[in-house]
Amino acid sequence: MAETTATPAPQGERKKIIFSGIQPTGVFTLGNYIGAVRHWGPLQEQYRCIYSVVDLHSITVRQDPAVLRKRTLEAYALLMACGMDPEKSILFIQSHNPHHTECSWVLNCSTQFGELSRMTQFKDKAARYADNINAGLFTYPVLMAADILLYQTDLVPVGEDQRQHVEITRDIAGRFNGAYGTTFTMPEALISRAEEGARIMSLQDPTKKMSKSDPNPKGCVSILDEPGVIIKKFRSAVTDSDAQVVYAPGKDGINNLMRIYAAFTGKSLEAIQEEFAGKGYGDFKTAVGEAVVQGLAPIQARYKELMDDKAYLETCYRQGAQQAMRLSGRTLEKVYKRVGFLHE
Ligand code: AQP
Repeated sequence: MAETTATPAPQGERKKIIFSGIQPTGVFTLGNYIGAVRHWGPLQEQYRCIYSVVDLHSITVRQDPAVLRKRTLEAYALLMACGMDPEKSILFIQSHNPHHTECSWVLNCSTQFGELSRMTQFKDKAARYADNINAGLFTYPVLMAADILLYQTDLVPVGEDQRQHVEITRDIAGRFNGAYGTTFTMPEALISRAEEGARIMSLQDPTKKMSKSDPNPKGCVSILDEPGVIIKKFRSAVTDSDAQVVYAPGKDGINNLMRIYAAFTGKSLEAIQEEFAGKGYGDFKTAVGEAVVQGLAPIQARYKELMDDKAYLETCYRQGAQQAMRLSGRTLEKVYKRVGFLHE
């Protein structure tokens, strides 16, 4: 991750705090993985990391309750399978910590209608779910601000699509701090460069971001897809007719595949260009599919083990909620005092 340099704290200083979350709206896609989750594990070595399955956010789009319950546990197990370690980090399920909704209410009163109506994700989702433009969809960024600010977060590792949400969090924190005195740490987004996969696109429409809820399953590779399915999806990925594996403007499909290949092999875009010079798109697409299959194999194996031990998962998420509440409780108490609520 490059844009905001993630410098570890010198010895003796408090470790910087990282917060990020993921919605249990389906199995993580390669977009979620490359743009966000794959960076979260290594950060645990240097920072105090707090990661959450943000189920409260997910109901801004209607969910089947039984499916949501199942997906929430799966998302929790997937985080662990992707390297999040409950011994090193706080891993919890958002609705298990009521401080998020409580803080969100207070922050709602420091957020302007106008700024929420300018949020791209709200406009996109309101267009996509026109029959359910609920108030939660509109105030989603305020809940996200509460998620981040409750932990006095320094850095928020996210994909490019979430940049605007971190910006509004900073605006809300600044306004609150200005009105009531410094209460919240000002967080910064930690977003990788475009070439590193900050925004992975659909394999069927490379001008659209890859999304868990994409109705076309061919456009989206889930990290639990079977090897044969992954290879097939890459073979049928939409590309241009130029037939040269070169990273260049206007070659959205190939650029996207090159970013995916780079993420899984650690090769630079130049090295990939050389490797496939004179070869056709067919060879390249197969190579990308194979690299992805190989990279995901250990995650898929670990996920199966974890899902076979539900009691362990339960112990972890219960402990995570307790740890999260201890930290967020301190901030919430301060917030309540600052705004003038009479102490119980
Ligand atoms: N296509 C993407 N490329 C790079 N990063 C991405 N992220 C999501 N899609 C891409 C990053 O994944 C993290 C978790 O995202 P989320 O589940 O909280 O919400 P989202 O961004 O709305 O993801 P989806 O997959 O598109 O979910 P649905 O379909 O439910 O809306 C975030 O850091 C995000 O930036």
